[in-house]
Amino acid sequence: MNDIFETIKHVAFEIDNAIKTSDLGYSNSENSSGEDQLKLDVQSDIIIEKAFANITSVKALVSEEKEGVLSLSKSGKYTLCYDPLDGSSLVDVNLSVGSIFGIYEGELEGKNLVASAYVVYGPRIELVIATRNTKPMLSRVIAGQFKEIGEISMNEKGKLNASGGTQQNWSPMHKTFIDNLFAEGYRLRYSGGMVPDLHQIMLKGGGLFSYPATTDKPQGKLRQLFEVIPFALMYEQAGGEAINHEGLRLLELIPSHPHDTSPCFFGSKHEITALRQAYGL
Ligand code: P6P
Repeated sequence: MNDIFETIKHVAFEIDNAIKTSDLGYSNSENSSGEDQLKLDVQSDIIIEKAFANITSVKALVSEEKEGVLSLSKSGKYTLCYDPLDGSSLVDVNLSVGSIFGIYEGELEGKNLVASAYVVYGPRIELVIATRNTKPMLSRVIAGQFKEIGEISMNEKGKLNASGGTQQNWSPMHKTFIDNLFAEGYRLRYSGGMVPDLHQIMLKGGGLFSYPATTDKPQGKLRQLFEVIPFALMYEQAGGEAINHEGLRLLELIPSHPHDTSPCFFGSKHEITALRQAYGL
């Protein structure tokens, strides 16, 4: 898989440059989730597609920005599912955004995720990679090259609370749970960008990120293959947990369609235990 990770590093520099130099306007198209696409979304997707075109270990690409599966190497072992520029609408207010990659071997479902990676485009470019046997490894661009900084571990209990979704559309049970965390002194840390928001909680010792089922999004908003399952591996390998509203590990999700979403909760063990109790799981 090193060829995949090295290609992601190459992609990171190209997308970072695109963020800094491209037109931030909307294209006249939508992605498979019916969301308007920025020109930057489309450009980032093309950068990734071109970069992986000749990587022989990759048999197919599945992008959040496109319907269907793009077949690549016949001898390839892995399918790469990715969100090329998650939170792209935050670029025009100069907030951090990210790319998310899930590396699957076999059918596209949680148990077949063998590794995941994400890139944070912020004041610095950072890359985190986790496999089934390793903790998340943080690397940072220093003097134009990625340098390994160290493994990421989460505390049993954290201090941060990233509560996603529109509050008026939360269930009363979820609202009570979130309000209780704040009453205990948790601090709100939510930018609307999944990558920096989850990255911050992992690096700042833990807490909870939640995007629940809501009345306007009963199956949640975040995509299983490109967002939820890859970050579930990150959190579990960092010593945390990642479950859905029924208490199922997100790494056991089986999407019926590549663009399926799921309610999702990522956090330190203490906060996920508290959530299970609040949800009666
Ligand atoms: P809301 C960005 O659009 C995104 O897909 C994720 O990056 C982020 O966590 C979520 O949506 C934010 O959604 O409904 O809280 O604005």
